[in-house]
Amino acid sequence: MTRKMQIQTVAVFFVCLLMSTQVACTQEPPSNLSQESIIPKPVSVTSTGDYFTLKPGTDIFVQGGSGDLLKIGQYLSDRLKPSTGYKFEVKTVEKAPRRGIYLTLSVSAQDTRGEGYMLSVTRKLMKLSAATPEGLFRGIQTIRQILPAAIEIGKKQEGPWKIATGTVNDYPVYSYRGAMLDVSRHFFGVDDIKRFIDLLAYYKMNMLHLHLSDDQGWRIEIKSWPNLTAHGGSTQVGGGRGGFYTQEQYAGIVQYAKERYITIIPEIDMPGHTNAALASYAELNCDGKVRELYTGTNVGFSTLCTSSEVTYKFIDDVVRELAAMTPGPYIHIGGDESNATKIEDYIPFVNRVQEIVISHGKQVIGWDEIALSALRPNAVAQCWANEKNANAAVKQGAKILMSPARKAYLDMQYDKSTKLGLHWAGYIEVDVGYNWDPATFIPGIGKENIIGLEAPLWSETLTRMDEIEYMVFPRLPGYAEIGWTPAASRNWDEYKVRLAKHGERFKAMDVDYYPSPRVPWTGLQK
Ligand code: NGO
Repeated sequence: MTRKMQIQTVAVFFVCLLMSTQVACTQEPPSNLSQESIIPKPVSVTSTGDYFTLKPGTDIFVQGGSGDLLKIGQYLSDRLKPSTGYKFEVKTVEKAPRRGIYLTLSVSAQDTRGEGYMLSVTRKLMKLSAATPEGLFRGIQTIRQILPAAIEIGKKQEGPWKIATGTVNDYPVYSYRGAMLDVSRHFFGVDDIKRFIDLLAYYKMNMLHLHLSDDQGWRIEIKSWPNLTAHGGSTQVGGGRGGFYTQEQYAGIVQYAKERYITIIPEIDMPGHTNAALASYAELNCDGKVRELYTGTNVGFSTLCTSSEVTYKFIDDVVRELAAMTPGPYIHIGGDESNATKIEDYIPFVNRVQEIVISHGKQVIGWDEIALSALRPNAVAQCWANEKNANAAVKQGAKILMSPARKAYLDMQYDKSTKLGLHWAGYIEVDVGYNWDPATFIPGIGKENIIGLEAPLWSETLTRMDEIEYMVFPRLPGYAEIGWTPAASRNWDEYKVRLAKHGERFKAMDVDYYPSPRVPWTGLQK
């Protein structure tokens, strides 16, 4: 053997050794789509034991030229680009491609309702089909959740980007799955609202209720009553500088939500919780005297003057402007804790306000107290405290939105050691928030009476987005699952393992969350 041959033989030996170790190193874990931690839990998942892999040349194909589909394709592309560093070009096609990601509206499954979707993943093609663009959007959240958690990090990461093959067939139990944010006690700017919307979208929620007015602040520009925001929006709890949304900013929020298939539900609370308005216009007070701005946290001391025509002119103007900038079907009229309004004044007031909302083409939602009045057809009572009110609403043929404070209030503390939040309705550890069923919670009120559930976040104690996140996570995924997944498929012991795996996703999305000791966190956190 010449010296050259000797060198060649040794080199080949080392290359082979290297290759064999590489094969050993990259040996894939067994693929099992059914074992992925998807929240909310899908209706059914099957596995076929292989992998689909995102690669630099993976494109996103959408069927037909519809603007909605292209936008959804672009949304997916925008989610996948930063961490992979790949291009994910969005292309229109007429029929299914052989490889890549394919979004199509040509669904044949009977079980795919409005928001339902079917995902089929093979080695070469990931096909998402739905009956509506909304369904595709929900399905994209599943795709995000079956990719490695690092997909959510905003800068380039190492792959590989593998997705287990198989199928997901999925649709929700309730049509209303939402959260509420109180922007009145403390004001939160447009960017915070957008981030909140993105977090809701990730868990397939579809409603965001904004509590836009209360004693401490009026947060939406009303052009015919400009002092509401100029003066009434100027402060907040604790006396700091408040804020408000211009109509243009509000339209921006509505649009951002719409692109994520989320409906904005604006609330103007009345006749109580109205000090900010009473401080802005003297004529809204029965004694004609303007009130001082309020920066404390007491409730139940304010009321609009229910016997004055000016009050109804005011409400008509507010609802007209609000309805014109709100494409969603609902206007929320509050109606809670009107302790400063006599019941004989409260009942005709709520009756009249319902007419005003209907005259502007919208459906009424109000806190459960509105059931004391004569509910108009299509009115929705949001049950937060009083089961008798909820039963009275159902007797009148109204539907119920479930937000029982002791289960669903995101501002309730987790336990005694929680620094933020309140505990008047009790402590809500993550399992307590998960372990209930809206359809059996109130005797006499069943699934047929309920449009869904909403988890409200009141902001007496919250001043920053990271504080919002800490109260919302990790409870929000649980509320999303209650609203989406059939009760019979839900079980805390199984859910907590899936939730634990989302700790890595919270980290990747830079979400501040409460590391509950009841959740067996794995991976990166702590
Ligand atoms: C109550 C009250 C709100 C408080 C909240 C605090 C309702 C519907 N009205 O809920 O004004 O902010 O509790 O948890």
